[in-house]
Amino acid sequence: MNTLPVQPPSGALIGGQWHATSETLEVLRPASGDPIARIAASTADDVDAAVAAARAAFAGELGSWASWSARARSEWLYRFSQAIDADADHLAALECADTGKPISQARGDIAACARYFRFYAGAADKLHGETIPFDPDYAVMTLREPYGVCAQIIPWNYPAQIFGRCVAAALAAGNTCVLKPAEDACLSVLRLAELAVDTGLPDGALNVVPGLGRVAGAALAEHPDIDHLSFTGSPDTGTLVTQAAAVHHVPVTLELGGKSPQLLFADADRQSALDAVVRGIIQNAGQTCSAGSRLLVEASIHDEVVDALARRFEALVCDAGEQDPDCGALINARQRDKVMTLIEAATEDGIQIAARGRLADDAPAGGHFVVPHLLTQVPEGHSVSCEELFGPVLVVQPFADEAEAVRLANATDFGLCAGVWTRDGGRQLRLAKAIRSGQVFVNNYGAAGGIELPFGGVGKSGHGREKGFEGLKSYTRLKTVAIRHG
Ligand code: TXE
Repeated sequence: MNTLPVQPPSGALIGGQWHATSETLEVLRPASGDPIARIAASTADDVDAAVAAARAAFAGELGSWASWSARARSEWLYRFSQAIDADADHLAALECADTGKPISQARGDIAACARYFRFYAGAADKLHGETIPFDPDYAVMTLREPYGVCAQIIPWNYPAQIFGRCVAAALAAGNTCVLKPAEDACLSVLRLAELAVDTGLPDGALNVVPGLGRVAGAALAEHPDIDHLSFTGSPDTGTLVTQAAAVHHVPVTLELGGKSPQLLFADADRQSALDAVVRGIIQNAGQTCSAGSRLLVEASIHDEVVDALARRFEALVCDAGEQDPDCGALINARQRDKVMTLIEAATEDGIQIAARGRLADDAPAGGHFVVPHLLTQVPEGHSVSCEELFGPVLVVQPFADEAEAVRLANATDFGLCAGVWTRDGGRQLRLAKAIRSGQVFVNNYGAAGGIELPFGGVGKSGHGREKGFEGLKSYTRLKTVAIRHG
């Protein structure tokens, strides 16, 4: 087994204690396929115990989270953000080994995780209801109340960031959490949970049940005593967990990925646009829900843009994340095979590979690498332009005019993010309104991660909003109080 910079706990965190589970799962390093750790395989009974602990912490029977003031919660969240910063080197090395992502991106993810806790520390005591002018004999107000026990099922592509996004907001609003991290990558999450306990989080406020999706994830989604469910992952699993939660009328927030377009017009600052287009697809080897995986380019500049992109793609290098390459390995063999199969099917349909990157000569054998691919001559409606590949594959399609650009941008079932590159102010606004998407970025892509910016999708990309102040609100429910005082 490879050595890690620090061994995260191998059990499930339930009521402030780490419990060994009867079975464990092997964790493989994506860059080489070598085993690097074992994690708990939580059962339905473990999930039951974790929900009971979260319920007790919320009800004030265990620990004291329920009785903490918003200011006290804020102070703990801030203290925890400092603990994350202090442990950033360990956490980033774990994230890099466990997910395969380049070490600089892993460091950025850990910094973002700490920022979530700082952002929600600042927001926790600024969340309030309103008064409503109704009738002179009444005083009417709204109260923002925590749901109670929040269940959170998260994926393997950004474990630390998504942990920050959902746990910080849920705790800030006064909820308690049961989190099911992904079996493919959760070492940073286990380390973060350990740090949370060390930083004085009351027992049961945060519970973590690592394990298989179909076992621990399914048990959590169908649990009768959860009050809210947030899920990030594939649309198919999103449907399953929504059906399970519906049995108990549990509200669900879903973030299900995308097929996000970048629209490049001839009048744009082309250098900035192309830099962002390449970054937007190779970040985390394309395994990013908001990856800009389609480039729609004005026909008059299509050939020049493809040439310029081809030069950039040919210079991209894949290697183990520890070498800080342009692109790391994909998470597992299944994901690599899925991406390669879709690329092969596309070429059989006449789609051109205009350029591809290369694997470093000394890249580890056994790694799940897919070099970046630039695909052109893609017919409208082809699966590579409609389905999420979740790999470093950019599809380029030309458009004749603004109307066609909008039509192509909206031609998938997804709607998570979009980028628009143009200097024309009127067009910027028209497109921002016309594109069916949860976020639209103009002359940038992603606003540098923008943890302050509400994030979520439409259609197959899911519903509900996380990040920013909206994300905090989504972990509360609104109560209306009307007092007739005569
Ligand atoms: O996702 P799953 P997978 C997309 C991406 C990828 C595809 C498949 O296109 O190729 O999904 O990835 C838990 N009940 N995204 O199979 O299964 C699982 O343990 C409850 C986009 O890894 O959705 C993990 O914790 N939970 C995405 C989480 O669900 C279940 C990020 C996500 O796994 C479960 C990841 C069940 N029956 C993949 N089955 C994004 N939006 O960023 C699994 N899980």
